[in-house]
Amino acid sequence: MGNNFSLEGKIALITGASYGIGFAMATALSRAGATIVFNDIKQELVDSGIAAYKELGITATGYVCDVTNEDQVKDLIARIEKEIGIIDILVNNAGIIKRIPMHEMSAEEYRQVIDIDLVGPFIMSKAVLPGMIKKKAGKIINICSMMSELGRETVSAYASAKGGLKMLTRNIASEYGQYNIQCNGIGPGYIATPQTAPLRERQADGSRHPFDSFIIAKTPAARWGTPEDLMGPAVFLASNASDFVNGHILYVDGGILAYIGKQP
Ligand code: NAP
Ligand code: GCO
Repeated sequence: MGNNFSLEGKIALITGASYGIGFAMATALSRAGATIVFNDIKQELVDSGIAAYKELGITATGYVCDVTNEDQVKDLIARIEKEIGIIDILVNNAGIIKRIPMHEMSAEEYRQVIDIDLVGPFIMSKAVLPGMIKKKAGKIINICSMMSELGRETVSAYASAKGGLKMLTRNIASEYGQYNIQCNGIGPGYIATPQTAPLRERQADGSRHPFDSFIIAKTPAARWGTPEDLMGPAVFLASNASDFVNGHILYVDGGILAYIGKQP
């Protein structure tokens, strides 16, 4: 079997990876041997990300690029291919959420979430595919969500985007599998990052946030996930070990999707 999990000689681009889940996955890909490239939306984020990778002994290259801006993305990919090489692995991680009751959400707010969480991965994937087709090999990993399968109050835009991202994943797998390009998703459960910090804030009396307690009761693992829980799944889907896995969404959720929830 050899070391099918090695990423030696591979170039990996992870979007929105200055911190959070993207940073953890990029760290894992680096430890498996990949050269790490990442983008974020602000220079100060890119700079802080480069410093954070350096603290871990990782020499990452960072660029400012908004994944929703097709001209910026085309320039980014052309620059990476010129300065570093053709991208072997793309992780579409960048994403936002707006928690607003649907009847109070503006169409503009809805469109902004769709633009970043769904159109962004389309634009990024479209930009890296020509290089992967030329190499007759490539890995695209889309970071989906529990909301690719489930809904809840206030996240209509996010669930729409992540549901769409699940199907975009399956369609890229269908259309480009013939070029030895695999496109899969990772569906994290509830992970402790800045994005979910509002759901975990301690109450004035020091008690757990009600949503925090809810997630603990809905998760067989009885804990929030950490970005580190996503490191192994990312290496697996980025490596030759998953060459016959295509169009799959790998849920890393501690069992939430399998579980009705603990009786209160
Ligand atoms: P996060 O902490 O909010 O980090 C998201 C990163 O993406 C930030 O660096 C953000 O930059 C960047 N970003 C936002 N818009 C961008 C754009 N237009 N172009 C480039 N970069 C952009 O989120 P996270 O919790 O690490 O989540 C990462 C991914 O996992 C997201 O797709 C999220 O939907 C998904 N996810 C998260 C969880 C969870 O429980 N945390 C669970 C399932 C799925 P700024 O700091 O400037 O916004
Ligand atoms: C929310 C959370 C979730 C997580 C994640 C779950 O408000 O319900 O932010 O959406 O971010 O996507 O998989």
